Amino acid sequence: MPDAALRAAHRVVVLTGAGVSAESGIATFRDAQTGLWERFAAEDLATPRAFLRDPALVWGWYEWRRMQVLRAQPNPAHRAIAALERRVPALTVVTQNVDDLHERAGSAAVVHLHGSLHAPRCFDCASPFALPPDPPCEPEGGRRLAPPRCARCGGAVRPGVVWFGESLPADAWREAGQAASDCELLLAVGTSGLVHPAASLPALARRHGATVVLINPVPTALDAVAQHVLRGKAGELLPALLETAFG
Ligand code: BV8
Ligand code: ZN
Repeated sequence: MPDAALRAAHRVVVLTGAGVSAESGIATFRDAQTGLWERFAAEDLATPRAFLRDPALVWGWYEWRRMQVLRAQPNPAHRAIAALERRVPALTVVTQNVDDLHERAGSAAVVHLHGSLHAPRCFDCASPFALPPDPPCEPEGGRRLAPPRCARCGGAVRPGVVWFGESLPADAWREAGQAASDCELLLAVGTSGLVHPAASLPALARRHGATVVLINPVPTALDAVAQHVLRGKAGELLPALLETAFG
């Protein structure tokens, strides 16, 4: 059972996707877009080509998402994962998310496979760009917003995320692959398992003998890889799992 496997594990990996932030009010990646971006699929905006074609549309989308994150709070799922880090000998959070809710909930070891909304950089020379504290977008569907310019070379500033067609940060991917290969338990929470190479981590862990546990309200491509599937919301099932496992 998942609680017994959690108690017995020395090294645990928690792989999270957009679903872990859903109960903080942050739309998952596949939820229908709203407002200005209603007619776009997220995959069509999260690419270098989309940014080059219409920088203000893409920068406005990311600033609106960053504003959502600034106004959001970690939910019981983030807090349970941070609490779990204090109950097992070694725990690594490997997240596909670009928000900082794991860190704000107290998780110390967080690997960001797809970058962060909080680390924009120059599209041309990659110089980091310091963001103003409060983005100027309205709370609802946001609006176009011309990206700021790099002080060093005048290039357009882009979000610090990994777009489709871009490679994952080499060190993050190496650390995630090592953690998944070494762990006794991999818990995949709130991910559709559609985006690669992140989606290959549960199978990698399983091949190395780990127990794989999923938490998701609906079936996903990862169900076939897991020994245990907990059907439901992360904000409810993670606290319950910790309670059953550790009292
Ligand atoms: C790369 C940052 C190569 C940006 C993101 C065909 C086959 C295999 C791969 C490919 C292929 N065609 C193209 C590819 C490669 C492509 C890819 O995987 N495409 C997919 C669409 C098929 N991958 C890439 O391009 C990657 N790079 O492969 O590089 C390369 C190699 C060498 C040289 C050059 C290039 C880069 C991928 C990274 C893309 N960037 N994010 C941004 O955020 O804007 S990915 C983005 O989508 C999110 O970050 C997130 O990771 C992902 C969405 O996935 P989820 O997190 O799972 O979110 P989703 O909404 O899908 O699902 C939410 C889940 O939560 C659902 O299951 C839902 O049921 C559940 N849920 C809801 N509520 C709750 C809940 N669960 C629990 N509790 C709840 N309350
Ligand atoms: Zn520059």
